[in-house]
Amino acid sequence: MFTSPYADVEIPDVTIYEYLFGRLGGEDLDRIALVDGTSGAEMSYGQLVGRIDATAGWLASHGAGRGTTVGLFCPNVPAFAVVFHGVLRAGAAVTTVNALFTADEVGSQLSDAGASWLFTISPFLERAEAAAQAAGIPAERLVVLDGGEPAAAAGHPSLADVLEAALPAPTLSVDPHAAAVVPYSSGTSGTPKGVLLSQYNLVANVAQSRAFFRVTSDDVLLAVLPFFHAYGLTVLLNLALGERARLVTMPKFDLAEFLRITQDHRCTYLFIAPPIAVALAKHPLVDQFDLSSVRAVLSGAAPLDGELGHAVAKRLGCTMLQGYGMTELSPVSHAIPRDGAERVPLDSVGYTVPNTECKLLDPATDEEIEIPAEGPSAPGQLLVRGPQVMLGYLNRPDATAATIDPDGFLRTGDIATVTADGVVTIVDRLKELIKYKGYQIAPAELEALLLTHPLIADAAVIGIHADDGEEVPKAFVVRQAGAELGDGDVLEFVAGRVAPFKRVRSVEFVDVIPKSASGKILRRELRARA
Ligand code: 4UV
Repeated sequence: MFTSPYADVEIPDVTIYEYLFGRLGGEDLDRIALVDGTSGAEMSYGQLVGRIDATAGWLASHGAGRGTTVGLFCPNVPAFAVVFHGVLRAGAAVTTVNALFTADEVGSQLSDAGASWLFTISPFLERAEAAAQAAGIPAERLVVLDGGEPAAAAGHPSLADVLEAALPAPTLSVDPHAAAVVPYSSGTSGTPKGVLLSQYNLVANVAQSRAFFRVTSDDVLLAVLPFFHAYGLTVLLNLALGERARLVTMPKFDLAEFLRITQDHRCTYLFIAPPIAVALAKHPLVDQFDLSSVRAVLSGAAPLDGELGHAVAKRLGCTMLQGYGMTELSPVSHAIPRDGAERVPLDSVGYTVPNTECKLLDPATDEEIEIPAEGPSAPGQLLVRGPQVMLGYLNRPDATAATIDPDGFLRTGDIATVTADGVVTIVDRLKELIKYKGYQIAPAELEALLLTHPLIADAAVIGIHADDGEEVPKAFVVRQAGAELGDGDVLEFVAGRVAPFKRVRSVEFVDVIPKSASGKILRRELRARA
């Protein structure tokens, strides 16, 4: 077993609202919390908290509270923070939905999570309405943040309606240990599942990562990584709000716009995933902008190549950091601390965060791996225990039991090494998961979809590395006897039914999918073949 080299931090037993805003006052009320990077519209901390309270009051007056789950299908805009914290303040739970999802994917998540409300923005209205209908959510419970004519005509309230009602937040005691946030993740196997995170999990993870990332009230953070994903939610949104920093939101990535916002808003801290690091290191456009305000860049969600990271640090003249985590860990468990960039290799994920214990298990035997006095340990599956570990998966006791052992250690499905001084390096992935640009793709979900095709007898999906280094899904397909089916048919079939980032990129027809005696797909064999 190994722990954080850092001393434990205090984790107060309070709600996330109390933790982040309980002591807000004085000059901080007028400080800018959020800026819409596209329009430049600003929201102060005082306005943010006022709007959170009003949203909680309005929801409570409409019967939403403990036991209610609210869907939030929204890209990064300042109002995301209002709704997210307003729902939790009302004692309800929120399920954050990927903004790129198709209407069917949104509908499936809402149904699975048992959501009875949905908040969205007008450009998403068509998908949101179809999803709400599939999940049995009536028009008056589909709130369109920016309103607009078609939304009003269809009977959808807007955020302006909610705020104009100016109802006080309900006085109720919310249990910080109850499930409060339900993002979806496929974990170490199978299809996406609702990850039950408590308000305490969120408070803990902000408290644990503060000392590592050292965001201050002078920082301006570029918020392009989605708030609907645990990385954006904890490390960007909640950590920054707790430190009274300024967040500049970007609803979707576009390199020129990313560089313009960084320059114009004098951003000091960028939070990215590896594909953005590639652009920052190599793209000629970068030289056309003044990025001198940037002091630190944190990359996470997929492996960062050390040399690439150094190239970014050199070009921008900033500190480069790497973080590691998992939705099921709220999500941070490891990171290179801001003051450790000199001593910790950039292709490692740094140290374990405080209040956290880890162990490495031999992938073949599940025996615990010894840590040598010198050099890195043998590789093993990383297990993590701490206050950031999820409560479990929604309605999936088997998956929960397979993921969290009886001692409370969560199996990450990642293979890591560790040195005696506690530096962890992720060297491989044991689990099925494919990561494309930091987004999760669950092979089991694509396999289930492929099997619905009438001409497909069997299918398996694995991740392969494309020419640009990104991991992309490749499908192995067994045709039905005598069926005429080409690559293009398969690609098109999938593309028409999933969010763009999940599309299968290549197809190989085979006679049989290799499987174990118990019927599990032998992905290693397929990987060796690809
Ligand atoms: O569940 P998820 O989509 O979660 C994430 C979380 C990313 C974070 C969290 C905290 C940070 O401080 C930060 O910088 C990034 O992505 O996917 C979890 C899986 O993604 C892979 C690994 O397989 C996880 O189990 N992954 C995430 N970060 C890294 C990574 C990394 N730095 N290096 C290698 N793999």
